Amino acid sequence: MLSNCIITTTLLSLSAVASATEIALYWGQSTAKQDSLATYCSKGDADIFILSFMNNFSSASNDPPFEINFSDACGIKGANGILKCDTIATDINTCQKLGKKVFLSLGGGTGSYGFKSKEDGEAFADTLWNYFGAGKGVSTEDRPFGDSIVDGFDFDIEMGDILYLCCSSMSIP
Ligand SMILES: *[C@@H]1O[C@H](CO)[C@@H](O)[C@H](O)[C@H]1NC(C)=O
Ligand SMILES: CC(=O)N[C@H]1CO[C@H](CO)[C@@H](O)[C@@H]1O
Repeated sequence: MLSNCIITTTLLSLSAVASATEIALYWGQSTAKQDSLATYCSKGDADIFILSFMNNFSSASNDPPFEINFSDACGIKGANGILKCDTIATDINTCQKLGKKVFLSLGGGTGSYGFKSKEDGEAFADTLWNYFGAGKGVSTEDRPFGDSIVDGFDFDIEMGDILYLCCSSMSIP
């Protein structure tokens, strides 16, 4: 359990979980037709798969509170206006059964993201936890990956100076 931490870089989030011998791969932004997440997990070349990206977020009070994009791997939105990625959801479970970890990456090279205040970041951490982690605050129907729970979050902050993302309720294994 992390408490009151402010994560500012990709390196910090990854180093908390990855040992020197683990290989992490970003998946989800190929502009060509992508093989499924489960295909890569089954190949055994990597230990951690980082779903990329949640590339638009600024406040938990936006409706919807964020946008995600996995290129051609997920294209159908749910009633809440957020992508509903059933295949990725199934594949997350498949990967986890194979002993792989699956993270969701926030940021990327395109989009619009960042917080105006520490409070915004704290509120958004709860949103993340409810939509992608073990939080119970959002219905399965509204969660992009349904019942599947990601193992952690990655921060690929390529734009802006600082990301306030406080993780009072996040647990990164
Ligand atoms: C999603 O990402 C793909 C690949 O980067 C890009 O071509 C596409 O325009 C993006 N879609 C939206 C709605 O931003
Ligand atoms: C959901 C969300 O945060 N949407 C934002 C995406 O970025 C534009 C600015 O480029 C905002 O206007 C949206 O609110």
